[in-house]
Amino acid sequence: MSTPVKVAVTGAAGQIGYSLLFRIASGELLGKDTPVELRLLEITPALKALEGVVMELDDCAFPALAGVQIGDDPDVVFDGANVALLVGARPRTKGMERGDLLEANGAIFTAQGRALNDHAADDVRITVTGNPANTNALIAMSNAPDIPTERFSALTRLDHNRAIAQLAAKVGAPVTDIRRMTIWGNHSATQYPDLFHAEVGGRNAAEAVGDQSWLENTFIPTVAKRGAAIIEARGSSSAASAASATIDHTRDWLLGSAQDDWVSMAVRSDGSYGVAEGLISSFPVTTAGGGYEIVQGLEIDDFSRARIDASVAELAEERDAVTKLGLI
Ligand code: NAX
Repeated sequence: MSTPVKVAVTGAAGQIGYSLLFRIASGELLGKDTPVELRLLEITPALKALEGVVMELDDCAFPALAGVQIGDDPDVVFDGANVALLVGARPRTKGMERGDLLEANGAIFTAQGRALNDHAADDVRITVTGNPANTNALIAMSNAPDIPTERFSALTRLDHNRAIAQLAAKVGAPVTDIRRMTIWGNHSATQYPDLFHAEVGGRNAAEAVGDQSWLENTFIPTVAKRGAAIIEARGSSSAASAASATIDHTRDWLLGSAQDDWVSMAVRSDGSYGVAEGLISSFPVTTAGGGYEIVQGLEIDDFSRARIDASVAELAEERDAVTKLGLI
């Protein structure tokens, strides 16, 4: 067997962790023949629950699972990590202002950024799922000066997958017929799912839908507010689908996106499409060899421009807020 790939997961005792860990250990991230060692980070009070999850991982006897380590010290847990999935975050609680949320998460993501900087493997790739994901990724990246900025990303793949599912249902096509979906901007209600560059069976998706009112008044808000709809129905936030999207995102990043298609990833803007350089914003990207490239040359009409700009403006506000707090 080859040397195991060390996959660190934070918030490992949480809801998303409970789905994510088993899928990684069963080989869905890197393939059944690639051994993985899980490095699981939790806060001290959750370590006991995490021990129970590890017992269940043991009980699955996954052939590809070469080992599991748990702990509450990111310096130890991130040691030698090749992949870091930052899922754990401070949720917004009653009475908490947005600034308080950014500050609470700032403390987590500054410390984790530094720990990754000092202890992760040279080839580490980092995906932030914990909200506010884009800005948490910006904080971690800014506190890890020795890690190339293109190794940081935030998850908008769940939004991307939600957009594919909504479009497929509308046009009555299988999800496999849909290509080139794009989520632009922030993983928040301002995100912009773009049908103008997507395709259904090779045909432009906006044309295939042929209904601007559905696109504007149903599709965009349904995708953007899907998280809230799931909380309303399930009584807790999306977990299995978020874990699945975290797998899709990281697998495609490491192993490459499909020919003739692209995926949505929130990555550091290089100024493409007028998105201020340095923000972690969602773009259409192709991936290969563990790297990504932002798809270039898409025409952005006024409708799309206004929506991309609104979401990017929110990202800039969040960046300004965490700058003021001294987090970046
Ligand atoms: P849970 O509250 O079930 O689990 C979070 C876990 O993180 C808890 O076990 C907690 O102890 C742990 N944690 C908190 N601070 C930590 C720290 N400093 N180090 C390590 N662990 C820490 O939340 P869950 O439903 O699993 O969601 C996790 C995060 O994903 C949340 O921030 C949530 O908002 C976010 N989401 C992001 C999505 C995306 O598409 N980007 C979609 C799903 C989800 O809402």
